[in-house]
Amino acid sequence: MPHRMRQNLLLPATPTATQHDPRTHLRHLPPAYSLAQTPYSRDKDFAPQLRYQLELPRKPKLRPCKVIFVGDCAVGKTAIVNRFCYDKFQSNYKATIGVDFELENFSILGHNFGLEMWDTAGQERFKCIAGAYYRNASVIVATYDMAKRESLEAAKKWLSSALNYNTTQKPLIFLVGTKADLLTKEEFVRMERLAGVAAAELQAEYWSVSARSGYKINEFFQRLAALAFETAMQQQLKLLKSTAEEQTTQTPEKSQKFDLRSYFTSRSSKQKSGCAC
Ligand SMILES: Nc1nc2c(ncn2[C@@H]2O[C@H](COP(=O)(O)OP(=O)(O)O)[C@@H](O)[C@H]2O)c(=O)[nH]1
Ligand SMILES: [Mg+2]
Repeated sequence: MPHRMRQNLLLPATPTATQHDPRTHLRHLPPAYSLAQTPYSRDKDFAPQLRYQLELPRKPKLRPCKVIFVGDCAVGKTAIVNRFCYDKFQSNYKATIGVDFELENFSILGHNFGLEMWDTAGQERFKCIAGAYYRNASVIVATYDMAKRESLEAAKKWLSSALNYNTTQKPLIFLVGTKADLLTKEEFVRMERLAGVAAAELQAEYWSVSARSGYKINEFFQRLAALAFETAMQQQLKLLKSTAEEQTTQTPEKSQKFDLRSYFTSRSSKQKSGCAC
């Protein structure tokens, strides 16, 4: 995998070469972590209607999709982004300074699709930054540390404040438990049960991951990208359809107004009939 520098918000994004990378090259809709813990598609693939529309010559272009990570400090937000984007893990804690973001380019059903992943040190607590951080997020990832039960409660609060600021109508919501490697099997099962209840309350899709071992990291980001792509593409296609419908309903009116031939024929026939009005 090519080495890339972590990107600061103020620097221009450098797109990554993703065409043949199996991590970011998707032809099917990846499954949810658990079919019981998702409010989103449980289908094994993208909707046939979407596939059909994408075969048509008029293909909509999508803007990069904004994904924000929220949750207590040190729950592992930066670690999961770094594991996916660079396949690396640092065990010594370095707080994120300012707002970092990564741009990861996917190829989904032959379309380029960018994910902008926004990650902060928690400055989004302050109102001035919160607005910019949360605004227009299409995906919110509420993150908690599976080894710290109280961070699950905190994740719910983080999510609710993100939703208060968010201006996107209905963002996709994920609840992600990190550091799965730190738990025994029994603790893991117990924590997943608790988190499953929370996910249902939040209407979020649930995932347990580990940045240290890499457990379910690729699967999570692939699922996230695919659902975000499907949602954005469906919105764009709806928009294209309604614009096309508007144009067809307007066309007869316009042609009546500007059709000079019909204008002159109607005038001359009126003159022939001797009507002066
Ligand atoms: N054992 C383990 N430690 C992790 C994992 N993810 C993160 N950490 C550690 O938790 C600390 C905080 O992680 P970081 O990603 O910086 O947290 P953030 O403040 O939420 O961005 C660091 O010391 C990481 O090494 C994980 O999956 N397993
Ligand atoms: Mg961080």
